[in-house]
Amino acid sequence: MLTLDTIVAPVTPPGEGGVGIVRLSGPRAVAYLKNSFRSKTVDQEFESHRLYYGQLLNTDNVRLDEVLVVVMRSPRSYTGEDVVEVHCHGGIQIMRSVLDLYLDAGARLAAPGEFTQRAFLNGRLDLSQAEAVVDVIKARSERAGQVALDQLEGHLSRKIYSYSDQLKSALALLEAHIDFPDDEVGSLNLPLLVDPIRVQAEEMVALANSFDVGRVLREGVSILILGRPNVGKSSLMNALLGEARAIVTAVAGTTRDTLEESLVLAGFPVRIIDAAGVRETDDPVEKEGVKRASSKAHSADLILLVVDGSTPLSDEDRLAMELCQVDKTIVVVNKNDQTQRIDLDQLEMFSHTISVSAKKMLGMDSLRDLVAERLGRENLAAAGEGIVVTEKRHKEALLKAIVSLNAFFEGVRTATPLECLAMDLREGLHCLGMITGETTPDEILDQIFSRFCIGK
Ligand SMILES: Nc1nc2c(ncn2[C@@H]2O[C@H](COP(=O)(O)OP(=O)(O)OP(=O)(O)O)[C@@H](O)[C@H]2O)c(=O)[nH]1
Ligand SMILES: [Mg+2]
Repeated sequence: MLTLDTIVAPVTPPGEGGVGIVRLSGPRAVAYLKNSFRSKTVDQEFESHRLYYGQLLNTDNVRLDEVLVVVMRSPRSYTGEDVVEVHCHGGIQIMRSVLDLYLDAGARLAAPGEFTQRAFLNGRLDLSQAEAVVDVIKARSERAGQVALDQLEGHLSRKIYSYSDQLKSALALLEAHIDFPDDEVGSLNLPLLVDPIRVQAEEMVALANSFDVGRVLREGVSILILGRPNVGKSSLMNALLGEARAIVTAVAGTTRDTLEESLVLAGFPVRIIDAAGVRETDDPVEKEGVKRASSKAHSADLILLVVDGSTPLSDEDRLAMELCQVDKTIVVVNKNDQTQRIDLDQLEMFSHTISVSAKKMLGMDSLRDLVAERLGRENLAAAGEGIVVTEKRHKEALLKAIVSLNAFFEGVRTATPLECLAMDLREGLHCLGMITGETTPDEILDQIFSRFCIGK
């Protein structure tokens, strides 16, 4: 791809920092640098991928900052073009003047995601790798970061290319028989052609299903702590966080608003929400709190329904139980450091129950394990080669490809003409190409890159 303009943008976030980096990419990047940089160690030619120390000067030869600069020459750079990075001091004013220096010299401010878009257009990254750049940056847990990094390194793409290759060779064979139906190319051994594609289709289904885990890793999940007043919800929140975040008192109705905190649980990024105790009340503030708790019960991915094991279930507990969708609820029987008076049979509609003491921190590891299990840790491990689909777009493309392959299998079974079989394979290939970007329409590409922010 030929790009004529040179773009510039800060690649470190705004604010104060030890170092701030401004990146230039394009045919004039090195020329702009030469006009603005003075150093004892470099005269005219910058060696690629080497750091140089010197002074950055504006057009009036006024010193802007003491900097380190690096030139990465095409094609061995992030964008595939000549790239220059200026490492200046990370102050708002300095970054601004470095940026202005190059804008005045003729560079254009990069659009959001434009560096990565150029990397994609120049074939440095395919689309699924480019999409992973944002995920790596935004990852909120180690596992999420690893999955994103795998995708950036091309694990998903390689899998998709291997699927495409298989379909392409089958298609080539089919087309040979369509073009030369007579004996010239021998007779077509259909089972030999179809069986490996069947195996592949099964693998593609598993890969599409890994999105259940992928979504959780990428977006995180919300876990709501729900129950009647005083059962120890805030105590449980604090125990999970390992800090006294929420106020805990013996007074029923202590928590009146919802309280959200982030944590990492068994590798999953989690937003945990403590809510007001559920009960009928005339207090307008508490009433609003109860209303908020109820609405969170609908939107949460998982509910920890807390009950007090040291007392029998009450009507207020039943009110809380009614708000819980059975299949996304774990019953946490709290206060197991005290004599247990609760009748667990009354909770039997919930299939996951665990006994803990939030105050004494008993049973917390088992609770974490159970939560991880419910969030799909098994699936995560079972995702085999560690390839996890994290983008809905990828899942949808895989599912569409599978639909085409199923049509192909059906066609084989009913002995449809080879032309139709070839069409199904071509459609499958087209869907797979949407993941890697080979067949992705321009509007979708623009949409994807516009989700990035400036400097990416
Ligand atoms: N013995 C015992 N007491 C506990 C335990 N967990 C919480 N408590 C006590 O129960 C009382 C209520 O605890 P909170 O955590 O404030 O309960 P809550 O469900 O958030 O209450 P509201 O915010 O009023 O709805 C406090 O006195 C806690 O010390 C436990 O595991 N064992
Ligand atoms: Mg509370």
